[in-house]
Amino acid sequence: MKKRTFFLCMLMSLFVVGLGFSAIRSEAATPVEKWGRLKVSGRNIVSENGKKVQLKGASTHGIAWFPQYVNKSCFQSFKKMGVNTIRLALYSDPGAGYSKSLYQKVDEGIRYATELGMYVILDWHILNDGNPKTHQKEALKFFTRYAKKYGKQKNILYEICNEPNGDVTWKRDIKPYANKVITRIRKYDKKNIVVVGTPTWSQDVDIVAGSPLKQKNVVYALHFYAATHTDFLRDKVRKAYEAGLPMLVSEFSICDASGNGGIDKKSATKWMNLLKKYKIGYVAWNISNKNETSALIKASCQKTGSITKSNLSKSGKWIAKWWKK
Ligand code: IDC
Repeated sequence: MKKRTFFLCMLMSLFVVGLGFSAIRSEAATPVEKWGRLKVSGRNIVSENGKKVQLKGASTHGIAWFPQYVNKSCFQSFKKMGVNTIRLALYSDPGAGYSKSLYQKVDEGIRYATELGMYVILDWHILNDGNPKTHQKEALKFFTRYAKKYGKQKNILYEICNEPNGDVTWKRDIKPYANKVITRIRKYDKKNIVVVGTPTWSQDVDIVAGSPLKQKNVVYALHFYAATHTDFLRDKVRKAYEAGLPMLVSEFSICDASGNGGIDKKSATKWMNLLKKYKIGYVAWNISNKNETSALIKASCQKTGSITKSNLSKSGKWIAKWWKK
């Protein structure tokens, strides 16, 4: 072989090997390696480099009730199914299981998600407490602790009030609460995304669109349960989107709003197509095997790790198809 041909061959084989390596690397890249620190640009969540990102997530049930699913193997199972975001739901009302002792579980959950290169939403899960002001003091303490401890990480999102409801308005209650909590978070974490709940169990995004917050890197929560929330709620989303509001479906399921009852695949398909069109991310409720339709794991499955598609419930299987798309 001539010297020149030899060198050419060497060069080509190096190139091929290089291609092989980069293919392996890009396949192994975790969501956080791919997208880095997320931010909000216009009405979209985008990657560090400005590429539109549609988050696909799974939420824990209340970690007071189902702490056993906060483990690395469980999160990894969902990652394999296409999930890039874990939401850790900490109910904020003592009547619904709130206790400071659960912070340890939240810390654990953050560690597992971080080790797996997944995003993690810290969900201050107000529900029966209705007005976010009810436990505002505790909320400020909670978010101070977490922004201080994890604010430098790229994979953290803060959801500051799951579902305001009852005698609560955007301007009088939620907006001032959000201003306070976000100002506190920004003392320690200048950049990571904050998810803000909206009136009527995080449905009134159209109202919020008329008077959004001034802070950067904020998205607004839109929650739906497909069998209850149909065209009327999709219309609110369209309105808010057209008005330029950035949204995240930080909680949804395809059954009714009780978290139980029948599945409405027709409405659910309409929802998923709308979210795909707008590149709005979505997080499915809930990682447990509770005997209710919204539980993603079959009631008969006792496993808390190494969960496969065959262990999923009917709603879990249906949603998993979308995670993979
Ligand atoms: C439901 C759970 C259910 C639990 C109930 C009360 O699925 O097992 O008994 O809460 O805590 C929401 C809430 C979410 C609800 C879910 C279904 O954010 O906490 O979970 N839902 O009702 N908003 C609309 C529906």
